[in-house]
Amino acid sequence: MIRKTLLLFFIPCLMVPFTVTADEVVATSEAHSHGGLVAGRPDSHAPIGVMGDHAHNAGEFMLSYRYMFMDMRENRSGTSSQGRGDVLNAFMVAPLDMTMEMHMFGGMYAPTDEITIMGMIPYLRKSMNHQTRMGAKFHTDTDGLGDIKLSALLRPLKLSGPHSLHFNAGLSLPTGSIDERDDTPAMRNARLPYPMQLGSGTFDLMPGLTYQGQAEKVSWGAQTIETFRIGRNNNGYRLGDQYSLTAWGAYRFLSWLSGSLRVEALKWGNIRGAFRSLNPMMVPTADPDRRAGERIDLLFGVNIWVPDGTLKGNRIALEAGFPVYEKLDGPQLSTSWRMTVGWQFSW
Ligand SMILES: [Cu+2]
Repeated sequence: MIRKTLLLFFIPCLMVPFTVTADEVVATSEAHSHGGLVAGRPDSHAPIGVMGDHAHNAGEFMLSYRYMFMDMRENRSGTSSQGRGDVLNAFMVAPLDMTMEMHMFGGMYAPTDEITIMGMIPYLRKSMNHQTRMGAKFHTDTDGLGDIKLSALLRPLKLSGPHSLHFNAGLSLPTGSIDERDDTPAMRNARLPYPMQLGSGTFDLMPGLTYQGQAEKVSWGAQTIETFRIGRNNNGYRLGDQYSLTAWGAYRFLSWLSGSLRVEALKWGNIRGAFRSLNPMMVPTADPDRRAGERIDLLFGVNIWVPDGTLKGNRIALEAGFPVYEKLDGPQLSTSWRMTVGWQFSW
C-alpha cells in the first residue's frame, strides 16, 4: 500500500523535468562553494538519508535533526517469504512485525577547508509484535540513547571542476544500551533479543568515501561506508560488520527545490559469539546465526533549500523507499519501507 503511494507520488515528479521550463534564478552571488561544488542549491546536499555526504568550508557550522522510520513485517528466509506457521514449526515464538524510529541530532564544524568534524546523537524507539506457538500475542518495546557517532570528513585534494571527493573517518561509541528488557509470556522483565537492543556494545570503525558532482540542472553522487566492529561487547558478542554502497541522481526543478532517486546496496554479517542469557531455540531473533542479510533499496527524495528571507539557509528534506531485493539468513523480519525527514541549517 505504502509502496504504491510512494510510486504514485513520485512518478509525476520525475515527469516534471520534461514539462517545466527554466523559470529560476540561480543564486550564484550568494553561493559559497563546497569543494568545487555550488553550495547554494537544494541538491548540493545528498538525499537526506545519506550521512556525511558533504564537507564544509573553513569556519562553517551546521546543525541538523533527522527523524527516521523503518517498518518491518513478514518473515523471510533467503529470498522467499515464510508464514508464521513455518516459523512456529521451528521456534516457540515468531516475530510478526517491528518498527524502528530514530531521532538524530547532528552538528558539523569545519576548522579548515580540508577537515570537517561531525557528531551525531541518536535517540531510538523499537517496538516488536510476536505470536507464541500457543497462539498468544505479545509486544515488546525499548527506547533510549543509541550509539553516538563521531566523524572527520577529510578532503585532502580539491578536484578541478564541479566535483568533490572526501574520505569519511567515523567512530561509533558504545553509548546505546545492550541490556534492554521487557515482559514476555515466558518471563517478566526478560532479556530482549539482539535486534531490540539500542547499541552494538562495541567501538565500531566506520571508514568511507564520498563523491559528488554537479551540472546546471542535475547533480549526482556516490558513497560507500563500512562498519567494522572491534572486539566483543560486555555481553560476549559482536554484531556483524556492515557494508554499504549507494548512488544517487538529483534534478533541480526550481532554485529552491530538487528531487532525487537513489539506490542503496547493504550487506551485513551474522553475530560472532553469543549472549548466554538468550535461548536461540526460543525465537529466531535470539539466534546469532540468523542475523545476516543483504538488501537493495530504491529511494525517492525531495530537498528544499531556502535561498533568501528570514529563513535563508534552512533546508528541509524527505526521502522514502523500499527494498527491491532482499536476502536474509532467516527467518528474519523483512523490511517493508523506510523514510527519513530532516532539517539542516548552516552558517
Ligand atoms: Cu553540513
